[in-house]
Amino acid sequence: MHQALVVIDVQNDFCPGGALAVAGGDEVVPLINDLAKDFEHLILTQDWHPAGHSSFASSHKGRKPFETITMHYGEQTLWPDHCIQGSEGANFHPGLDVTKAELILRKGFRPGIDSYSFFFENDRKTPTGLAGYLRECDMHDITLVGLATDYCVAYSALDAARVGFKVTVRLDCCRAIDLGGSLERMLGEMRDAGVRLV
Ligand code: VGL
Ligand code: ZN
Repeated sequence: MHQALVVIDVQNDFCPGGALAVAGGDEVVPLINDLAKDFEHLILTQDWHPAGHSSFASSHKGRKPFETITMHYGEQTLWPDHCIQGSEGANFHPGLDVTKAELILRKGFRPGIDSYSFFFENDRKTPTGLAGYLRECDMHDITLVGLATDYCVAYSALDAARVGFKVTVRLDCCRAIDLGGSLERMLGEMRDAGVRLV
């Protein structure tokens, strides 16, 4: 069994100065570069939305960022426009060492549905294909780092634990959005699901 490091959404828009900046988001960059040296396999995810994506508040008349709406697949938080395909904000942080990455998984590219998790879109049904890749390559032990702890990292960790992966989240290499207590809530859910939090 092989171990993989999965680096989640370390992109300019989630770092200070970005459209959906996570406090201290850039602090994880040198820590992740260092941690990656210990792993044989490095995989990156990239939030990758078309302009006008349905998760953007600007796509819903009269709505503001951080409000919640009901979509056909359930509740959806609305975000500022971020990580638009091909934009500077969607690029990886320039300090992130991506050289060794064997796979970059882009998610959130379907206009009508958001995707926090790297395994399933927000309907919790549409697969991204990453679980199949990891299984086929015998990588059942995965370590997650990146942004944001309480959204893409947590949803990914929960899905991975649910479908039988051994999951570790290195909290020192993650930073949170923390919207209405979301960090405490998601840490509790990850713990209950058997995710190793270190
Ligand atoms: C994320 C909100 C919207 C994340 C992505 O990477 O945690 N959060 N899109
Ligand atoms: Zn997004």
